[in-house]
Amino acid sequence: TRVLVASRNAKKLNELRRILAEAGVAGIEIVGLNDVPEYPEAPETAPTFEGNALAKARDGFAATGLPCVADDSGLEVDALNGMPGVLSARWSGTHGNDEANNALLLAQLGDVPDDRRGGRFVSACALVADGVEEVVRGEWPGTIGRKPVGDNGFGYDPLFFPEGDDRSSAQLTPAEKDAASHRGRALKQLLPALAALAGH
Ligand code: ITT
Ligand code: NA
Repeated sequence: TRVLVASRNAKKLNELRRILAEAGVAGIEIVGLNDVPEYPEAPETAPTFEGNALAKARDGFAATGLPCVADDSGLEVDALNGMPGVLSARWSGTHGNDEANNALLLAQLGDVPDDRRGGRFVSACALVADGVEEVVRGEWPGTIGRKPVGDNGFGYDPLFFPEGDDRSSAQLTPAEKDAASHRGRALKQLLPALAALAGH
């Protein structure tokens, strides 16, 4: 069974593919948006990660007829009342400008002390197929640092220090990140539904 993973963010797509490949669901072949005819992007206007993930997955399934997985994710910072949240990708104004987003995060937090720099990455992952709609959530708690560190990952990884580790998530190996991350925790919950699809 071919399953479409509908992300236009190359680094996020790479993580989604990697996690699903590592999980090794028998009978599933992952395809990306490059492998299917182009279709218009779903507007991400829902106030929740779950709502946006579901919209993206419904859209991919409707456009291609393939079972579709989508992720909507972001960083919630407690001292900023949960911002940037669902706005994470476009917080600084330009969609996907990781450097500008990280600079804005540091500026917004200013000299807030270490014990009040907590937050979490959140990933909602949706699976939509014929007669199937499932949305799950994974969270990864941590603390926002004072300068970007590390070259792995993407987005806010250089400023995110996972709970229980003194490295930023951009300093983790891909396997270490996948084992702990919001995305890894979310996708794991979709594995039974994906396995059931492949069994049909
Ligand atoms: P698609 O909607 O096409 O999948 P996108 O990048 O627009 O791509 P989102 O709207 O879900 O996706 O935004 C996710 C943003 O949240 C991403 O651009 C990062 O800024 C942040 N983010 C999510 N997961 C992250 C992670 O694992 N590490 C660092 N930043 C992350
Ligand atoms: Na979004």
